[in-house]
Amino acid sequence: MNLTYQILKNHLVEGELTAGREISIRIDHTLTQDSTGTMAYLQFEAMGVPRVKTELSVAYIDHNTIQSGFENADDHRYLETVTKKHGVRLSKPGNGVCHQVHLERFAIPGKTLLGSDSHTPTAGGLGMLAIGAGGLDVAVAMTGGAYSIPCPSVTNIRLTGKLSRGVAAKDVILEVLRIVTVKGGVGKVMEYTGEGVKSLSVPERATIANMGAELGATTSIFPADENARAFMKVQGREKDYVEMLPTADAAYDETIEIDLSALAPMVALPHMPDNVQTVEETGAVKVDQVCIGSCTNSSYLDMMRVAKILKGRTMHPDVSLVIAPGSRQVLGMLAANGALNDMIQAGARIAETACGFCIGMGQSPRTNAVSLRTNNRNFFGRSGTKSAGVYLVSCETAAASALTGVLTDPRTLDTDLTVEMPESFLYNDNLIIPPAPEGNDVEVVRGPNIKPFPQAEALPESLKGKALLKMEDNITTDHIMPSDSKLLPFRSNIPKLSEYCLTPVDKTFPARARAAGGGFLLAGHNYGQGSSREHAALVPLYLKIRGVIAKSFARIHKDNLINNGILPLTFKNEADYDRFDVDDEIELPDIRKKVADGVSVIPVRNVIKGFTCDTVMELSPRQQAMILAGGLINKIKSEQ
Ligand code: MIC
Ligand code: SF4
Repeated sequence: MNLTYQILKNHLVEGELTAGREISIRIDHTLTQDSTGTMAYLQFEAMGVPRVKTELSVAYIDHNTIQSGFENADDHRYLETVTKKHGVRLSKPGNGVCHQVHLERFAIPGKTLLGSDSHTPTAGGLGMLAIGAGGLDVAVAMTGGAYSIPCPSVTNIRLTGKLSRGVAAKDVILEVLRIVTVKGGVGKVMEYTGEGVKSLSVPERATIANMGAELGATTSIFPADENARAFMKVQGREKDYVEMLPTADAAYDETIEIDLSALAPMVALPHMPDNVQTVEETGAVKVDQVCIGSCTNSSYLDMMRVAKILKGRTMHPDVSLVIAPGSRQVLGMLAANGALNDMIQAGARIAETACGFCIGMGQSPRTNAVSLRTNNRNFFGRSGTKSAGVYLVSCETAAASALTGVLTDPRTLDTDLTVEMPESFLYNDNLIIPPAPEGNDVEVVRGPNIKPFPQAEALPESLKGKALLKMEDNITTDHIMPSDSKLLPFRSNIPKLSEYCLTPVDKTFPARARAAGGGFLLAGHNYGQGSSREHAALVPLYLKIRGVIAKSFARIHKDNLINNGILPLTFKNEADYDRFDVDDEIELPDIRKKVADGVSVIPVRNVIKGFTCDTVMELSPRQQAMILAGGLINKIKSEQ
């Protein structure tokens, strides 16, 4: 059996392990971060369960760390008190990016982790089955409820050879993205095997697993072997190590072979993570900004390689260089061994150990800038500067380019890039606040920025409304609900966020949606790729969007729509997409009866143009009940 199915089997609550069929699994750990967490805990509170029932639940504060008004600080206080009350540990701001800290301090091979962040699969670097989901699914997991997904198929990514000097784990995942594309991983788990795996340390594996999110995959996973044991040992957690390997005769649905020795430094060009070519092919593009950090590339090993490249040198005068170590542990180690000073002397601006630039929390580049970044997403506008182009690269390529001022192949440097794993890491968990004992009387503090979240209504007999927007392929959640330093503070205020819904596609959308009293959205392939943010469903719900008709959907967003009672319909015949225009009147006759009867082919009537075409809405019985009730919370309430 492959490793993925071993873990699924050990956690199976319902269903059978056949790819495509819905299964429900038990969740051992949950993780939230602050930008999705406020909503997740409001939903958890609405479920009325006094204490979390998982083995471990951690709330991280790492996204909304710029406090330029009371909003973020108020949300932090809410998170601190609500977690204390209900049995969740809280990682305070400054302790680090959720995925980096979870990998260092909590991840356990063979266990399951559900996180309200799409990069939760980072813990797959340590043999954990770690899945990103909407906040509501994570809230349910905290109440002890199982998590349901279509049983994934498993792709074996077989690694041979060894990375050569100057070629990094980031280049491996960029190569996988080049092959698989941003929608090629939907419904799959990427399981890494082969001799080449042995040469990769846990932080390098975590980089690869992290950015598997950009493939649309359910998750990515590496075996837990001697390297995993070594990593857990330096973290003082060897006692939690469990060997987790696929059996010798493990079966896979498909295999992709990658020879690590043959790889070169890669770059993802604006504005998609799969727009990949080699640094050499791209040429010496002039660079304005270099940002190093994020949950993809901010480990001790990454930072030490950067420090080695920068040591005794000065960055190019035209470049703005910012470095954000991924955790307080990493920052502390760099401070203790002098590497931090090497960065500072080279001219780097040291940023807080947080998501920072990756989510547009500061460091927006200048107009028309070329920004080289080591994070995982280069979606249009995400840097905060619409005219800028973000290029995704490894830490080595980023640091080399900061010195020369142009995109530079790090293999051209004569620096020794070997970094040894230290004997022990400087870990200190004093910023992880334990919950109060059960039965406590902690008062949950809610600031004025915390507004009630919208609730869907039960599905009516028939639905009718206007097509309000027609969109192309690969629309991201950053398009649907943009997030930057101005909007992130309102993650617990849906009415305010609704003023910005889909504005990167069409500025007039929120006003038109309001004037029309809601309606439908039309989209191409892979609608809703990217973030797990449930806000990308809650905000359309607030604007009374009843359904999205697309060529295909990204996994987490589709679940978020269903959880909030919005219908995700796919064109049965893709060509029908061309027959619809904005302002067409759309009707779904007898939709309630169809969903109740489990009919998956749903006729959609275009009233204006006078035709009907078929769409498909494949729902499990659990999802049918949710759509009928008007979302997951209504379903839970109706069962109580
Ligand atoms: C992201 O990288 O887009 C985020 C911000 O971490 C999101 C979560 C969010 O939108 O709050 C994610 O990846 O899920
Ligand atoms: Fe934070 Fe960026 Fe990672 Fe999202 S991708 S968790 S914003 S560092």
